[in-house]
Amino acid sequence: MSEKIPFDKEPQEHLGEESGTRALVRPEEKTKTPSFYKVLILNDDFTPREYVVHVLQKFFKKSEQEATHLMLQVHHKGMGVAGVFTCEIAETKAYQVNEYSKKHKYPLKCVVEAA
Ligand code: TYC
Repeated sequence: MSEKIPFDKEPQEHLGEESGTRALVRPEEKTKTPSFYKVLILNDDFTPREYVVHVLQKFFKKSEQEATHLMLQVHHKGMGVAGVFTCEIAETKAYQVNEYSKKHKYPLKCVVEAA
């Protein structure tokens, strides 16, 4: 069976740089890695509100007012965006918050998601 390929999505010939190999790659199938990642902060029932505000100020450079507003949003909605960063910085921030919270014996968690 032959699959029809839309005119503007014709496979493009890609020459392997050194190997002399050729590969056919449709433009929309080329791997695109997202450039930005959200650090999400999750609600839980045990972490004190003041500690969450402190974390948002320390790791995400929020003002006390911004941090309090975001903490309350997370408390009511379940999660919120603490910041948007490149991949490596987002992973580092989430790791630092999670380690810091373990050290302080609070279950507060951050996770990273493509923006
Ligand atoms: N829900 C927590 C409480 O009532 C407060 C809280 C807010 C915890 C935001 C985590 O990301 C969080 N103490």
